[in-house]
Amino acid sequence: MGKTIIISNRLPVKIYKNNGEFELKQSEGGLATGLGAIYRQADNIWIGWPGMEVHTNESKEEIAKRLAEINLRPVFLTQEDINCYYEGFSNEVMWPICHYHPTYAKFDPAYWQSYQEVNAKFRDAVLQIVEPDDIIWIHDYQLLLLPGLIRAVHPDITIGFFQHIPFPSSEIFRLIPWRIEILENMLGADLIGFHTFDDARHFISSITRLLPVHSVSNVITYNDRPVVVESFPMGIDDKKFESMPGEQSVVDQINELKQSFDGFKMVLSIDRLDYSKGILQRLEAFDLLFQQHPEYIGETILYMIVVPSRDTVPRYKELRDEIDKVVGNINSRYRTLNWSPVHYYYRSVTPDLLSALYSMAEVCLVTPMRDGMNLVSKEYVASRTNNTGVLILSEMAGAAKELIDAIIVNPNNTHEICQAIIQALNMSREEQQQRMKKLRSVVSKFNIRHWVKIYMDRLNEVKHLQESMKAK
Ligand code: GDG
Repeated sequence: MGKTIIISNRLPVKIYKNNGEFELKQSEGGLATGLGAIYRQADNIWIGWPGMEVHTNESKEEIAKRLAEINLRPVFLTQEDINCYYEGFSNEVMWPICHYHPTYAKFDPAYWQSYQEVNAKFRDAVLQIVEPDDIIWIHDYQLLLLPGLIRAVHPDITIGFFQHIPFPSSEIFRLIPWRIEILENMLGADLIGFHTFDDARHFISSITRLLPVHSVSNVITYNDRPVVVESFPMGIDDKKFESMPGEQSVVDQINELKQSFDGFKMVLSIDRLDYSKGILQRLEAFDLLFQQHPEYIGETILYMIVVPSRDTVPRYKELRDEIDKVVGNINSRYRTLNWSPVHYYYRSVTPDLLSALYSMAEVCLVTPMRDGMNLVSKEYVASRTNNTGVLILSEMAGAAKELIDAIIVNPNNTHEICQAIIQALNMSREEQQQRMKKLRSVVSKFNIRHWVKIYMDRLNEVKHLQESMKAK
């Protein structure tokens, strides 16, 4: 067996300039942690965009050299690539379509052109280093064409593809003008993974309705090659989130938070700025809570972090302005001299503060309109080492399929969310513990290491299946 090549739009490091020198910072994301054990081994490699525009060849060489020391290989993107492939096709076509917001999609042929060109840039980066017995694992919706582009050059190579965001109903997917090209290229992979069974099912429906192929259960035969489609719900680094609340730096943060919020019940909300995350509906539910149940005024706070994201895309800018308005409105109507209902922060927070907030919050409110998985819900659960706390979770998050002991809500039903907040705030300690223990056992059993292992094992099995079919 050869080396493993992981490919994602972004590399698992952040690169920035400090006093004229390039510096690297390892990403804390779940994917980086989970795949860390793989890409750092031997001659394995991770290919991706280093996250900043680099102009001179000298700088490119310097960055490539630094990255090579930690098994990473850059694909450099121009400003136009970033505008049209990343912000354009990825985030203004695929993202809204996959999150059931087709009216937000902008089917601009220039975006499609750029998406094809950048996927070809990634292919070229792969072709420079790939050998026939390597294993390739491609990640997410920015690189849907890559499996097919690589397959065209290496017909027998092993390719896995995993999509981290939902796959929509075929009636939504078919709206994309370039749907055929996208599906055909995705079928370049041997194993296509999604977080949930429903995503996998929707993908198979799109394939069988739009392409002249047939499927038997979850196996699609394409160009005489069986392609397997399955769900692999992604987990988190449970041990990390479990141990952090015991670290002194986190304890210090908890004590600081306690000074400000002592005596109040904290409901926590944390997401990237995104219309798929249901932030406005969540605020509406809070408004309803204070409107209809004034006994919670002066008692409960919403600690809401919105992490800046894609704020050059117009739709995201509008959303940010709207959140500012709604938060201002709620705070101005209900605040008292020593209490504010919504503590809203538009910024990212350190991992220590995040862990402290997970430990402090009596309730974690996760109500996306659509979410492939949602890792925040799992991180909250893993952080609750004393088994208390209540998770309120949208049925539209992939995580809801596993975390069935949360209070599950429809994110469009603000009345139901409001009732769920009341239920959570009044839940007995005994019931909290019963639910949290079950949630914690799911999160620790199906953690990120388990996810990587079952995906890789399955990819291996699929390859064997293909070989045995060829031999017949
Ligand atoms: C996509 C899919 C799927 C957030 N803010 C801060 C911070 N975070 C970390 C969280 C969590 C991650 O970012 C967010 O993950 P999510 O799963 O909630 O959401 P997406 O970013 O939309 O991810 C999603 C995921 O891919 C994996 O497949 O679950 O459905 O949309 O880990 O902790 N971390 C720190 N500061 C912050 O301010 N340190």
